[in-house]
Amino acid sequence: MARPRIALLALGGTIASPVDAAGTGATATLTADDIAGDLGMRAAVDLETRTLRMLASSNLTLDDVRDLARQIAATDADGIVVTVGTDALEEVAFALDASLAGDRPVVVTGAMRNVGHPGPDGPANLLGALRVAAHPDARGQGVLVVFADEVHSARYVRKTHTSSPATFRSPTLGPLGFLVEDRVRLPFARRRRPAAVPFGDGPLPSVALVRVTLGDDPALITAAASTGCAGLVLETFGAGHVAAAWLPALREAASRMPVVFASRTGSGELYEKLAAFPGSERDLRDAGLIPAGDLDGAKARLLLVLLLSSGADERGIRAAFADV
Ligand code: DAS
Repeated sequence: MARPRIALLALGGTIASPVDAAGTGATATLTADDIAGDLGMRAAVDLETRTLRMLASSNLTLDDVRDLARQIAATDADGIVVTVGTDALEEVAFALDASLAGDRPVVVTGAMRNVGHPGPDGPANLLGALRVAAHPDARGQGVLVVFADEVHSARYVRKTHTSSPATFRSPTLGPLGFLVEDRVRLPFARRRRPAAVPFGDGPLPSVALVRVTLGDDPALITAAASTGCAGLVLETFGAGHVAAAWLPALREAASRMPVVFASRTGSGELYEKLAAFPGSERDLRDAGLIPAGDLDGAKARLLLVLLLSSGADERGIRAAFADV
């Protein structure tokens, strides 16, 4: 039987950053081929390696992610594994999930412990990611994140800890599956994916993300909306709540650009109608804001970037957020 052809695309991050003898000073220097090393799985797949960037993920741009999405779309491999820094991994994975069509497995992974530290997790994570990318059950599941022997949907996963190797969690849902020995188990299939919103051509729009905190000044919203951004995302309290004092500034911003609201809690879906106090979800809707369903602020921002870059009008933006 032919070995599955897997493309390994590397962008840098801890998985590509060995530490020196003192255990400090890590920076990305390893290529995709170095990272794959002599992993046992190499013999089971036909592996093509490409080093696209060698950056800490905080230095990646959305142009880099667009380029990655295009490289994935252009390869004819049976499955794709992306290695990237964990800091922005959830955003890279979500942007791919939201923008790529098709059933081919795309699996994103990285590492929390550098090569040179005791117990580096990169090799095990990469081995797991290759196994998942080569597995038939991974087809049609959208972009997956494999980390610490768990398989998560990019749609829900978040980095939840600064240093733990088990940092990736899906608080709303839990993992879709897991790895044990050399077996991939995906008992929970993703039943539906919204239509892909591919990156458009040309400069990508700027979308600001503002998180509300207790006692904030509404001038923050006016300032954010005046940065030249094409859209705004607001991370609200709870199920979609702000101080009533923010409403005039939000109303004004929403009259000029799409303003989306998400919850800052990091899991669960916004309310639609339960609360009626000033600054509740009803007031935000009445002020023209667009609810992000169960997307968190960072994910909602990426979806808004994709929609604006693909030329969606207000109706299209509202329809897309109603279908997340
Ligand atoms: N925190 C590092 C990582 O875990 C750096 C990065 O995100 O690139 O990969």
